[in-house]
Amino acid sequence: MEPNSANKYFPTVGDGSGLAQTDALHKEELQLALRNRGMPLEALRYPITPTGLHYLLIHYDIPAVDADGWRLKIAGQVANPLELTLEEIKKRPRQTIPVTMECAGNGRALFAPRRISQPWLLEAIGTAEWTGTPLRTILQEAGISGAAAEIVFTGLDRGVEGDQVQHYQRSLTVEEATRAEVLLVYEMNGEPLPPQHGFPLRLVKPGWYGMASVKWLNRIEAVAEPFQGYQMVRAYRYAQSADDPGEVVDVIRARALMIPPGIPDFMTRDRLVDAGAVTLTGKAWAGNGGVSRVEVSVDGGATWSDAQLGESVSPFAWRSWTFEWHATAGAHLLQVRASDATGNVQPAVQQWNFGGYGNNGVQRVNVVVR
Ligand SMILES: Nc1nc2c(c(=O)[nH]1)N[C@H]1C(S)=C(S)[C@@H](COP(=O)(O)O)O[C@H]1N2
Ligand SMILES: [Mo]
Repeated sequence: MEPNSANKYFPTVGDGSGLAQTDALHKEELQLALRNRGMPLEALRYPITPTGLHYLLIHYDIPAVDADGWRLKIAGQVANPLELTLEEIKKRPRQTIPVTMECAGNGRALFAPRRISQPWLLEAIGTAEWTGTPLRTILQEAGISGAAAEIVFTGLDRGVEGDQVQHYQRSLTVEEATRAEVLLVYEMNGEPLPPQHGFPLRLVKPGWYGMASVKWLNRIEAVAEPFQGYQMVRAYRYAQSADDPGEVVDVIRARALMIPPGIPDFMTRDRLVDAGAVTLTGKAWAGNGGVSRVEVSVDGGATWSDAQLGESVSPFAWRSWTFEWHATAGAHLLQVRASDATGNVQPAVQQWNFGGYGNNGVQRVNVVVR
């Protein structure tokens, strides 16, 4: 597995290792960061993220789509191949689910060394109301064959990654693809999907990191063998080196984030807070059955206390938490950590991996109280 930031067409990025050893930002990281914005953490206040504040991750370019000529093709190991217009898809059963989506690379830039790629800190998140039709009803209509092992989803967007010219493609096992909550989505927050979020149609796979939710979808293919595409076997693996096949990245790990309290210092974004009663608040989520517990530390991790939990926005979305803090003059390090339904607790520091995936190490908020 070679670094995806350099390839035979465009060989030199950094020193060729694909890793950045210093704090200095590479031009390639800056280019990606300016295209793929994060959700400012103060937007954790909204149960549903306003569309313009939801994070974005676009590997290549936003494709130009001719809405009239566009068709969704369902092919491969199916009895009745289908070719559907958007209007035909919209006539099928309609369902809306609030889903918290997070990029698997969220937290990447907090690893050292870090992969030269989209340099996320903590902002690659958002919760939207996604409206569409269940994928499984369309797959039933197409009559997937018993010989099908996986369903491959292809986007219209193309680019070069890891020596391969490719469309963005991901697969799901038939079992995962036919879960009730997996949707073919044509609306976000009650409006047609905007270009940057996958117009005219995208997949949404609740509970999994965002890479599974293929945008600009135009082809769904049932295949007999596990799909070996770049985004399945080269990218999105928990691996220790460029050559390590590693483990698959799928379910969203538990995470809690806090709205940084008080006001920011312009340069460092450290916080200035007035002494007295401060309500700390934010959101917490996990792909694996949701969040069971949120704890806060106001003393740099020496002690942790339970936060109060609000209701989940949906079974596939975050829940709010609050914690009453009596802020005393001086410098403080605030931290918050979530546990998922099976008791996995966010680590202080997540184990490093080559691609910079799944870094749910706890958020650290530096505060000066006056
Ligand atoms: N076709 C296509 N689908 C895609 C991507 C892409 O680049 N192309 N990026 C994926 C990744 S890595 C993430 S995290 C989510 C981001 O979805 P959003 O931009 O709507 O937040 O889309 C996924 N679907
Ligand atoms: Mo992502």
